[in-house]
Amino acid sequence: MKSEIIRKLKETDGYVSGQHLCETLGVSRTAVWKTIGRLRDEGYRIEAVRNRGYRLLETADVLTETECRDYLADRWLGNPVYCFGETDSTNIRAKILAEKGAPEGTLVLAESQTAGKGRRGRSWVSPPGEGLWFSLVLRPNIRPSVTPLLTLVAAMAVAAGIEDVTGLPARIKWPNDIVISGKKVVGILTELSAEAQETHYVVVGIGINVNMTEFPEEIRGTATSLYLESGNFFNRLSIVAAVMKRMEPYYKSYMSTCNLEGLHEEYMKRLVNLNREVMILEPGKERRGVCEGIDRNGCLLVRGENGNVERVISGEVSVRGIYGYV
Ligand code: BT5
Repeated sequence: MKSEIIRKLKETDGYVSGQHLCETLGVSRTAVWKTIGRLRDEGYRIEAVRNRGYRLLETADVLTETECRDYLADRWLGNPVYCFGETDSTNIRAKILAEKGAPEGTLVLAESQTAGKGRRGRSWVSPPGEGLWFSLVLRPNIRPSVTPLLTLVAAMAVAAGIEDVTGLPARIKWPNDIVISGKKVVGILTELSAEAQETHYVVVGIGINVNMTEFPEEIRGTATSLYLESGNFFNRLSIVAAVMKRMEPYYKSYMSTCNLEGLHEEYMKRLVNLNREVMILEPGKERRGVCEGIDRNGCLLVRGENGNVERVISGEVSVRGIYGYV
């Protein structure tokens, strides 16, 4: 009933009478009133005026399934959609749904995460209301060995989607970060369920710092948000919709070749590491060199001090600039 009431309120310019809602939905006045209360709790500002009815003052920046369906109506990625208030990690939720047979394109969002995950056991700061923490279930019919490339494909979609909505110059820090002005605004965590040569599903988890005004001490030096970079607050679902719209053709291109052949040029334009000195951080094996781009298999090409070009495989590797984060 919540979604029907919110739809009616959105469709109507002025007031919708309580009587009209009762009659069209076949419920009591008390039921309508209680539902209006629940919608207000979710963040919708709804005015109630005696003898006139209800009026929607402002659509809230809320992550509800009803709102998502409006924003993602034309998409096959992002359908079906599941929204959680607080959850442990959207990647965990997406994996549970995938194990139960959730189809390709399933999207899981949360207002906040209590156990947001980064790579290698690191954690991801995911406070309520200000960011986007979501995971996409994909079922690509490809060898497990090429699935890490999906992190790179998703990074392209997120960077392009952010730029479409905000106009901010979003660059990719290989393999899984998006940076603006040298600071991290997005992190991506791709997880895989596979056996031998068969991929069961892939979960691509994406964290975007949208409207944060500040960060905890430990990441203040390296993290930023779209708000901090632009001075504007953004509607979070517009960004989700823009990312899904960009992801669809990129994913299709990747699936047709199982590599980045069709996306290589565009990727290189976004690669922040290009022509910079980088440190490759791999446990027990740190080295430095100059980044010369990526190859079509998504490996980072790094010319070492001995003049040889090394192909660095994504996955567990981290890359830093030699003087700082980028
Ligand atoms: C990542 O790992 O960057 C992957 C982050 C993926 C998060 C999404 S949110 C939705 C989905 N559900 C999940 O549980 N996870 C995914 P990594 O490259 O390991 O970077 C982690 C490091 O980034 C941390 O150790 C911090 O230093 C830093 N960090 C943590 N939270 C941050 C934030 N909100 N913004 C910027 N940096 C952050």
